[in-house]
This record gives sequence, structure tokens and C-alpha cells, in this order.
Amino acid sequence: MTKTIFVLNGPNLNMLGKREPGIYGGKTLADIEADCRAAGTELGLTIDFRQSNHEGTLVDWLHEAADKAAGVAFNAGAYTHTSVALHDAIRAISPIPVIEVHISNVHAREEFRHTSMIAPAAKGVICGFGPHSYILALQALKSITQ
Ligand code: CA2
Repeated sequence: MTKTIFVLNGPNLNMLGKREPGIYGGKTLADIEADCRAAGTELGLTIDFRQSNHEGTLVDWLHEAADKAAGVAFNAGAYTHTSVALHDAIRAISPIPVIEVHISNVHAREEFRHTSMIAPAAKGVICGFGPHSYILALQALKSITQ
């Protein structure tokens, strides 16, 4: 049986490809989902790809991952920099590994993006490789999950 990986996306990521292509590139979230599904097929992973603009929904999905997923690739968007609730939810589903993902290099951007509330709870962080950050996270989850 293949492992299921949740790929969770937070606020405003549904706007990708429609605004600010200079920062995030031209791909839409649907394009990234298709890339993740193709990588999942190659890696032997089942991809469950979701996006919400609501913090509580993301908390609920992390809890759901504890029962249904071998790991989570998580782009929490701006909640990365603010959310104690997401930090706690990642801790709550331990030992399910959660990899923090960002399209942009948050450390090369505004100061407020340099802090992550979720990184201390995450297994690792991948940022700055554009949409390929998601594929790197899937490869890492493939290799660290049994
Ligand atoms: O680089 C990333 O993946 C981010 O998680 C993207 C978030 C940002 O708040 C994080 O600091 C880094 C933003 C999500 C997309 O926001 C858009 C805003 C306008 C137009 C298109 C997308």
C-alpha cells in the first residue's frame, strides 16, 4: 500500500499565478498540485492536496493527518510567522513528520518573514526553490517515513 502525504496550503496561496508573479512565479496552485501528483506517482506516494485561508481548518487538517497520513508538507503562508495554534497542532500529531515549505526564500525578504512559529515544531524547513520546494519536501518525506 502506498503512503499518503498531506500537502497543506495556507492563506492566499489560492492567489498564486494571478498576482505578484515576480515573487512567487507564474504557476497557479493547481499547477503545483499537478506537479506534486506527478512526483507522488514517481515516488510511490498518494498525495492529498488542500488549501484553506482559515487557521482553524488547517489545525483540523493537521489533526486528520495523524490518522490518515505518513507525513505532511506544509506551506502555512503568513500563518507561519504568527500562529501558536499551528505550532501546537504540529506538536500534537508527533511523531508524524511535518516539513515546512515555502516557495520564496523568506530569509531574503522582510524582517517579519524571518521568524517562523512552526519551524521549531517541524521536522525540517525547505524554502526558496520556487514551486520545486514542494517536490523537495515530498522527496524528503519519502526518505524519512517508513
Ligand atoms: O514563500 C512562501 O511560500 C510563503 O509561504 C508565501 C506566503 C507568505 O506570506 C510567506 O511569508 C511565504 C504568501 C502566500 C501567497 O500570497 C500571495 C499574495 C499575493 C498574490 C499571490 C500570492
